[in-house]
This record gives sequence, C-alpha cells and structure tokens, in this order.
Amino acid sequence: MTASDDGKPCSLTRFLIEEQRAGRIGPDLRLLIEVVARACKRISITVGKGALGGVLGDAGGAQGASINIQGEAQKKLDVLSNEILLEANAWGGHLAALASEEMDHSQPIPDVYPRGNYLLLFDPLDGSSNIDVNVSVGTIFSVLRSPEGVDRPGDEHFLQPGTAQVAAGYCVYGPQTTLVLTVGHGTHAFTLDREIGSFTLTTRGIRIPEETKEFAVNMSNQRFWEPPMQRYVGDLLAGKEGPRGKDFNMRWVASMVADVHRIMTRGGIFSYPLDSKCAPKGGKLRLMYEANPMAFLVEQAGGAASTGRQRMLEVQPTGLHQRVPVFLGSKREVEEAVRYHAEG
Ligand code: AHM
Ligand code: MG
Repeated sequence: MTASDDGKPCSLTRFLIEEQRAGRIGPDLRLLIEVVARACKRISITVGKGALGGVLGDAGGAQGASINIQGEAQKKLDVLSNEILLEANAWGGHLAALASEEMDHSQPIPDVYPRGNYLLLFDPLDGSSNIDVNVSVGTIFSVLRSPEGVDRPGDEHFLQPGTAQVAAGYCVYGPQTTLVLTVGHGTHAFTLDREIGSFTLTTRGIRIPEETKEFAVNMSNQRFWEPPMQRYVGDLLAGKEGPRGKDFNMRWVASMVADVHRIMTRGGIFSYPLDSKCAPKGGKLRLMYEANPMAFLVEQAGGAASTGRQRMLEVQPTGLHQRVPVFLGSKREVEEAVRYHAEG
C-alpha cells in the first residue's frame, strides 16, 4: 500500500487534494476526476451484477440490435455505462461538453447547468466482446481544455492532439477494480476498496520496464498485416534463434484496458496494427477514446506509444471517431516496432 506522508492509506480524494495543493491541478479538474471515478464505481457495481442484474447481452429490443456510430452492435452494458457517465458529468459545472465512443456527436452541457472549461471524452465500456464471458473490461477517459472564447463546443473543438490532454485514465473491472490516472505528473494506480467504497492509492509513479519479452496482438489477423508488421512479429516468433536473440511470450485479452494494465504492471508491447480489413477506416482502435489516453498514461509511466510511423500524442485528429494503428508499452520494444515500419 502506498501511504500518505502521515503513514495513513491515501484515498483518491486525498491524492487529488494534495495534487491541487502542489499546484498540479485546479479545483475543477479535481472535481472532474472525482466525478469520473464515482461513475466508474457505479459501472463496476453494474458490471459485477452480471446475469443477476439482467445486464448481459445485446442492447436493443424487438426491433433488432442497437448499432453505434462505429457500426458495432452495442451491448446492454455499453449503453448503461454511457448513461452512467453522462448523468454523473452533466451537472457539476466542471465540463463544457463531452464525447463518447458510443455517441455520434459530442454533447454540450445542457443550458440548465453551469458550463466549465473542460472537455471529457470516454470509451464507457472497452472490451465489449468480453462482457458476457466474465473477462475484464474497462472504462477509458481523456480530458482536454475547452478552447478559450467558445461557449458551446462542437465536435471540431475536440480535435486536439494527445499532447493537449490535461488528464487521462482508465478503470479496469477485473478481479479487482483499479483506476489508473495521470494528470501529467506520473501515472498512479488506485484500487477500489469494495468494503468502504473508496479508491485507495496502491502504486505511486508506475514505471514500465524498458525491455520486454512479451507481446500482445490478435494473431488471427496475421495474414492481413502490412509487410513491416509481418517481419516484426515473424522475428519475435523466431525467438532465441532469430535476429532478436530471445524467446517472446504472447498474451491477448482482447480488452485493451486489461492488456494495457498488464503492461503497466510488468511491461510488454501492445499492438493493434493496420490490416487490410481495418485499413479503409484507418485502423481498429479509436484515437480520441482509446489510443490517446492510453498513450498519455504509458508515456507518463516511462513507456512509448506510436502509430508505427508517428508518436501517437502528436497525431493531429481529423475526426472525433478517427481510428489509428497502435503500438504502445515498453519503450525499447516500441522503438523496435517503429524501426521495422521505418524500413518500409
Ligand atoms: P470496443 O471498444 O468496441 O470494445 O473495441 C475495442 C477492443 C479493444 O479493447 C481490444 O484491444 C480490441 O477491441 C480487440 O479486438 P479483436 O476482437 O479484434 O481482438
Ligand atoms: Mg473500446
């Protein structure tokens, strides 16, 4: 357990107050993070009910499946988690607008509530394909500043590169519920103490090992990858006898939050590269809701994040739901993957 200065366990609330006193965040950002964390607790409880809460399965009714802007069938928990985050964040006065992977367009805060200076983006329930089989899923979020002088932000005001993020985090709903957060001064993990309902600091200043022998990728897409990716993974698989000179292990949960959390814990490289199936869309994972917040968290933990050809956080977004190829995790290994792409 990572204690406060007085030796007592450090709650998320106390951590944020100390960050505010140190001048690293203001009161509005503190409130925003508290509200998102509270929503994550509700999502954690809802996810944990499973079949008993009637929350498994697809959204939509007799009229057929409910399809989101991504063209994907929504699960009931996608919709519920989205509603929990929208409701929690509407009235606090800390936000100007919010955007979700599950909604076509961003939403300004309703006129009946005061409007703040921040923009919030989220993937309410990442890893949806794992919901019904009781495997870890999670929430990912990213916070940007609302541009000065804009009263009612629209989609275009969200199109800021990842370097402009002021905070990012994810909450993984697994055997433990863990919130991992950065406000630009390191990456920290808080475990939900289910008995008292409070997030408690359990790792201050996560450091991702620079070297790794573990990679995460959906190998079933191998034949659809571009030549640099084929060569890179081919060399990983060649192990000790190959050019990399060491054996690699592989993991693929198919929940980005869970795969990234493993990398935060023990290192590794996560990739969802371009393949000929997702190439027309630019990739599989979303820049604004998945790649950028994870890239910010990973860089703040000493790791690296790239599209394979460009530092992730420097990509200039062109659309709210834009997709990108993703390579992130242990610094040296991400640099290796980038090197294969630079060779063409
Ligand atoms: P989702 O946000 O609709 O759940 O999709 C994103 C997920 C990631 O969590 C995960 O890395 C990837 O999709 C898994 O894709 P695949 O099913 O192709 O392995
Ligand atoms: Mg997702």
